[in-house]
Amino acid sequence: MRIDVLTIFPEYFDALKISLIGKASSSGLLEFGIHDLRDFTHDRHKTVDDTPYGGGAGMVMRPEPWGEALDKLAVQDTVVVFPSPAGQLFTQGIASELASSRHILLCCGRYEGIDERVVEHAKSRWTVRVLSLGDYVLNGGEVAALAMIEAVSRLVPGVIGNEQSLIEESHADGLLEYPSFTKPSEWRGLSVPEILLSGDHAAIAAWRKQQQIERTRLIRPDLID
Ligand code: 6GU
Repeated sequence: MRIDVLTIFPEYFDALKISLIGKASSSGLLEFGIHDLRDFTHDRHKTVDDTPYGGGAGMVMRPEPWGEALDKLAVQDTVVVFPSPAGQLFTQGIASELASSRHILLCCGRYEGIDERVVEHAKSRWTVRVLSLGDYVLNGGEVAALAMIEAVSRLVPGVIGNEQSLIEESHADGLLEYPSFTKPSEWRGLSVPEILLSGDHAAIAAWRKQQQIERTRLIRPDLID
């Protein structure tokens, strides 16, 4: 899979050199291209923003650099992603869908956002998704894009060593994960649940499922039908 990013802060994406995603990138399983939007401007000051039509606070990203960048970076089967607090909620299901794409292009807006015509134009030429991490506001799309890249990359076969961990973790089955414990069996007066020491695999599986259901009902009732 290839993932390109358009941003005015390319340094944010240095984090992609670390850990499992860094290794998958070195081995060629994932290919990243991080591009500075200012390279698609033509004025001396590399201007990417301007005042909003209709007035109001803040600045809006001008459409021209985005248009030129998309023309250069997007191809026939690109999925163009705009991280935005006004987008559809980014879920594990959407991460799975994106993980089967050949090419994703993440467009990171700053300021009050990108001129809306950029999204409209992109929709006329490519598959577009406007995606939000949740109901809070970040300063720009970069941190959201990093979260989306990590959630999608780790679903690409071979990126995570242990494929079983993909099946067992939170959200894979629509429930929160069960609690985990390791040695020592007693720590600061707290003991590991007895059942986990029993060696009874069927009983352990049933206990874990029960824990998942209880936790989800308590912490995230919205996830239960
Ligand atoms: Cl995708 N972008 C920004 N700027 N803020 C957010 C977000 C995205 N998701 C939640 N808050």
